[in-house]
Amino acid sequence: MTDDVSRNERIKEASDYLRGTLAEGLRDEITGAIVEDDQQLVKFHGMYLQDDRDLRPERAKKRMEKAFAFMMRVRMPGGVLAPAQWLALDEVARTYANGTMRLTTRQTVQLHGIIKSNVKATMRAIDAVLLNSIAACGDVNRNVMCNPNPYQSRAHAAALDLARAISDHLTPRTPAYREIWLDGERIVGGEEEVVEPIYGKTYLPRKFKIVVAVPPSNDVDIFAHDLGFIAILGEGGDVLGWNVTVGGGMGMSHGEPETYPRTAEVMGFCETKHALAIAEAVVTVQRDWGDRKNRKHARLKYTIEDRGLDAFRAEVERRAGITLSPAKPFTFTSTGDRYGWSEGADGRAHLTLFVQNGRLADRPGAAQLSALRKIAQVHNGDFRITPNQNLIVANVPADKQKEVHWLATEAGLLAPWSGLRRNSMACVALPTCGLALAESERYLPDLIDALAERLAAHGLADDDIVIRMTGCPNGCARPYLAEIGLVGKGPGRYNLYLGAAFDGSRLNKLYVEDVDHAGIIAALDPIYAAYAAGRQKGERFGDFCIRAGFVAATGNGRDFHANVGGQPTQ
Ligand code: SRM
Ligand code: SF4
Repeated sequence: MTDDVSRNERIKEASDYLRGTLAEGLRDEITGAIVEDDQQLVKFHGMYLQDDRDLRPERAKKRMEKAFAFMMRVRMPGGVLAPAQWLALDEVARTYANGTMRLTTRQTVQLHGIIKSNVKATMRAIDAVLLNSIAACGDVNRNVMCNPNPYQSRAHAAALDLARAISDHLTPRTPAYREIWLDGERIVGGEEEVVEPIYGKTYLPRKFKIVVAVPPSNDVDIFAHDLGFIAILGEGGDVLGWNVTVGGGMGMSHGEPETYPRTAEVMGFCETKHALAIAEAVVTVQRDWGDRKNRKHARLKYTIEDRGLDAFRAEVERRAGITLSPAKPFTFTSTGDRYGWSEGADGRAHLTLFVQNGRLADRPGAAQLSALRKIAQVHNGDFRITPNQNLIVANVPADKQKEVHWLATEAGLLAPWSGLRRNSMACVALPTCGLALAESERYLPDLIDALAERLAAHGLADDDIVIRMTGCPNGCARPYLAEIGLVGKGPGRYNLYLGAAFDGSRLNKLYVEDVDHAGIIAALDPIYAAYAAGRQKGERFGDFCIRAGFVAATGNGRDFHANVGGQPTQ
């Protein structure tokens, strides 16, 4: 290893395939934390050490250690959970975590507030129902997403098969997970190629994210991801193969224009039998070409910007031994979920519920966790978490549909009427996220109340408009692909972005910087008025913002930062 690699590279290399001193750190009862290097390694096992930021001032005053606890993220390709698995997570949430379940923007469940002494019990409980959290975080391939929409069932089944196959193929092989958390025996020996044939000792330069999409729905937000597969369907609805996309990503830092969100590009078309080989080749090219010196420049999107798509494609084809065909036409229409009941092919039905910002809890008047527990007890289908932080109760037989509907209604889980709220997402942010600059999950519902009132005044109450908020520029709720994107700048202050495409194919652009609650409403109200008065038939809000000159259209890559401040070039 050369001298100038980043600190994380050294930690990985010295970690003995992700072991570090995690086992010892777990036994140390003097602190609720673990040492710094292990904090990086524990991510590869699906956990983050966090502290409750609401409690920081009080604990500092009392000279107490921060209120440390772990967040655990479960790995579940395609977001599919059997009822027994749901019940196990629900039990863990109430017994070892903070009493809530958090559905994420990548079809997983996060459990917050697990203190160190409860971590192993949590890991055992999820292992008992055949779940794990390996590689849910860290510099590896994360949870693979796919379109959970069951109404196109044959294509969906193929998408889920591919998502699972990719996930299995790219899961780290290190036995460290089993040894540390499940008291597995250490098996002595194992050269690099044997332990991690795909990743090697230092894994990937940075996190890596893969999705599988079935048009016309782009609910997985394929253009936000490092690698994607778009199902190309034949006349009978069978999957002919996949368009392959590469180089999407959201994260950036305020004031650092060399960092930027980027939409993925279509690299070509492959048959299903070649998809795994292509996925592996994309991962290994990024493993070898990605920047290991500067973590802010280490995602695949920068590799592709720097080397060019043609060079990247050629190297992928060389390694996979496959020549990609030219991409085939496809059309996406939206990134949102299809709420309510939909009929499956076999008489069973599926109910898509609205979970505000993915947070499930038992609140006064809305006992959501309890309702879903009851549903899991009577239901023999499955649960599917959507990429929009929502939940599908899937494959419900005819004789259970009334009961499921009633339980969901009682718990306030049916989709709201407001077009803005139905299309909203917020990242977790405070109090658990250590990187949050502003509130998100706890604030967006109130902002939507205020914005929805203004929309109603302009006769736009039930128009579908995509709004997403994050507490910092990392982009966890994919705000740069929202028609209205709000990104935390500091306490109570946000940057407002406009002009993304409703189908998720075009990024938005900065419209106004550093505004508070009143400033957001004041900035949007005249645009709503103009939209109500001047939109063309079927014109989406994001497209209108560009046509009416509020922002310039964003091309890609570095263009994201060009022409800021509502000064479009014509
Ligand atoms: Fe994220 C870091 C939460 C999806 C980009 N993300 C974090 C951490 C772990 C904070 C940290 O590093 O200390 C957050 C934990 C908060 C908490 O208290 O729970 C966090 N990210 C989330 C979740 C839970 C947001 C949500 O509200 O659902 C999502 C979990 C997904 C999952 O189940 O795997 C989540 N994060 C995303 C997405 C969206 C996506 O992947 O589709 C993105 C943008 C796409 C991308 O990766 O480019 C995203 N998260 C980031 C980044 C910026 C990465 C970058 O390239 O710059 C960070 C910070 C980092 O990696 O340095 C980050
Ligand atoms: Fe935390 Fe920022 Fe991600 Fe929100 S976007 S969860 S504040 S890292």
